[in-house]
Amino acid sequence: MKNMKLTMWCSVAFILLASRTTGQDVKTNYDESQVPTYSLPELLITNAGTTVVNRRQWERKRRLEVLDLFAAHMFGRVPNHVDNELRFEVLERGLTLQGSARRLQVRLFFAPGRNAPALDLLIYAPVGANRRNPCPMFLGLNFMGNHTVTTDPMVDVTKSWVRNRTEIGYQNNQASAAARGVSAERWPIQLLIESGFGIATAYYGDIDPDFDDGFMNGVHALYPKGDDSNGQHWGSIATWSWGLSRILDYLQTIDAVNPKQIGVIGHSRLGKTSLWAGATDPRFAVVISNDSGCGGAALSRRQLGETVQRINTSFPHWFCDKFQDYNANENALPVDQHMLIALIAPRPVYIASASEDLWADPTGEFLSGRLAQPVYDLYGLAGLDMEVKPEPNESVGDHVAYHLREGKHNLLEYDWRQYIKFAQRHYALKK
Ligand code: GTR
Repeated sequence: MKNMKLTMWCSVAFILLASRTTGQDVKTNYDESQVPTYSLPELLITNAGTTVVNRRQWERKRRLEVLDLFAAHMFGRVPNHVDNELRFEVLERGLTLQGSARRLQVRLFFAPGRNAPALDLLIYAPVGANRRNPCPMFLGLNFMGNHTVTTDPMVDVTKSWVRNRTEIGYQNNQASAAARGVSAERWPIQLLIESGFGIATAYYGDIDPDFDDGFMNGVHALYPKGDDSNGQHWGSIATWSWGLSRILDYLQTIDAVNPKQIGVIGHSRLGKTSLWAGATDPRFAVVISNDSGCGGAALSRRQLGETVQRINTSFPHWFCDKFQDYNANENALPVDQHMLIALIAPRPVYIASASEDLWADPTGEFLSGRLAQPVYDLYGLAGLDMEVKPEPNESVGDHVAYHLREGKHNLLEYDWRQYIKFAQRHYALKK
């Protein structure tokens, strides 16, 4: 693999770290001047050393190689006997938000039988004056159950395993109705409906509960890890992403939804998930990564904030076992995260950071968007046409867009307003 020196970033004064990070006791680096010099793997040179010069070569050869490298070294592979044909059952439907939206709750079963593991999908779609028929839609997983995204009393309280949180009544790994609406700030349903968008969400724990359980529960339990997995068996992020694709299968069957205008969105670990979903499933028309950080939009080689070793220690189940080989060894990775963004081309991708979220490395998130440009260039599409990240609260870019929201690690209305505008622009919708 031939490496390209990142001379254009020299002005940012990268300094070679004398010693490589070796253990958990290594202090987290938040200092730009301590970012090691690094060379990124080549985006447009194939494994055999040929330079890719057009989109055909990218699509037929290099894109497939890069996808495979991410699956093999980072996210893991979906077992090839996975059943992608989910059955579904409508649980409930009704009018809500003063008659401006329709609510639909649907169960998607991962296996035959009424007691099979299943995912509960919650959908709101605009009706009446706000209605575009069919409507564009955002799809994103949520962290604590569908009932937490809204105070709507008709939404079912999840029965899946949840992390205990006494402050919202989650005990013995069971959710509670007391948590209705606790995440509503992250889900501005009214704003989306008024803007003519539908919104679909499901609890990520329905697909795979978020703890290191040795492949014992969720979809993982249906497809146990074989001895022949080579450390490449799918981790939780790959499984959540696969779940997003299965939800997309279902959404594409609903008449009220425009199958060509379904965007995928996620915050934090679910931002990593939306990027991998967008990379693996070209049916997602727009891809949004909110504060996704390490393993998401942030370049691993910068080692600023959360590192590969830290994430693999705290959350080993998110990635495949092979990813552990890169603990304190980022330069050996055959990919870096600009290549994940490039896999989404030519579709529009929006990367967002928050100014106080240094753990997620905002500069590294911006750079991966910027450095995906050679692939967007193959399509003649503009992306992030600037060398340094913009000031806070300024949305920049075209097919690759970026903002640094003032404030903490979160998904807030400011972020959504940018995503709505971004999707409206790319779908050429009137506001
Ligand atoms: C953190 C983790 C991040 C991010 C975040 C989240 O603890 O280190 O990579 O994913 O969790 O998902 O909330």
